[in-house]
Amino acid sequence: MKKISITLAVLLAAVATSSTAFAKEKVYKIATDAAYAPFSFKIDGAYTGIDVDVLAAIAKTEGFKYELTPMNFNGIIPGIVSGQLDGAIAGMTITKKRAKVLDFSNGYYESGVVPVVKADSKIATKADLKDQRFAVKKGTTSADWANSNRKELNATIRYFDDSASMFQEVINGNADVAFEDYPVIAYKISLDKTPVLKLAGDKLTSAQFGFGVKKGQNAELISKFNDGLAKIKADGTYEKILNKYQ
Ligand code: ASN
Repeated sequence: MKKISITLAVLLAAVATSSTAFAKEKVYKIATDAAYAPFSFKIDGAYTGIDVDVLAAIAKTEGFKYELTPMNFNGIIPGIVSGQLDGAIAGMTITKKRAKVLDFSNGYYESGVVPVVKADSKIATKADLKDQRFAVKKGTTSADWANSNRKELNATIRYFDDSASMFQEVINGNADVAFEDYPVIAYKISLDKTPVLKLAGDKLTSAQFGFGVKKGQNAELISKFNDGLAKIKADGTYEKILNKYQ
């Protein structure tokens, strides 16, 4: 009997150890843009949006845990590279430059950069962007576009931490043109009763948003994301999410 109870005690200890290990299941720290409607934004103290919902749905299907970390976009890629973040779903465009330091999932949303001007502005085409004052958000592909075309267009550039401050600069008349991803500005304009901003011409670029992790470090999370994305597309969840934010 004594022997049996000792064996039982050893067994119970083993079970306890393994369940402790189970309780310490990896919780991925995943960043999102703190203010980027309709992809991630705060309503009544809670984060919502396409990125927030897509991540939640994929994590549920694939059975992984995460902690959402909303922040300014500019800190996200450095945060992943330094290992403080495990990944990001942040309306983040897949680019060759970023792919040098990040691994991306399959694209989950079609986007591209567009010029944005005040509703009463005469700027209407790419040619009109000459000699103008640009406002851009730090660390974005919009900032990259403005930077690479600055000389040719004889433009000046001012940098902002978030999209709202960038748009405000145009609304206040301190900048002539802001650059933003098409779905973000289209959503903003669609919500305004009397739009204060408008698009000035077509998309200047065309690209996909992707989920990103540190290059070579997190293949497992990328494949879970891709698997989950395929499943939520197949079962209609993805479309339901998009319809919530039309
Ligand atoms: N769309 C931006 C980019 O990919 C990111 C953002 O503003 N959230 O650069």
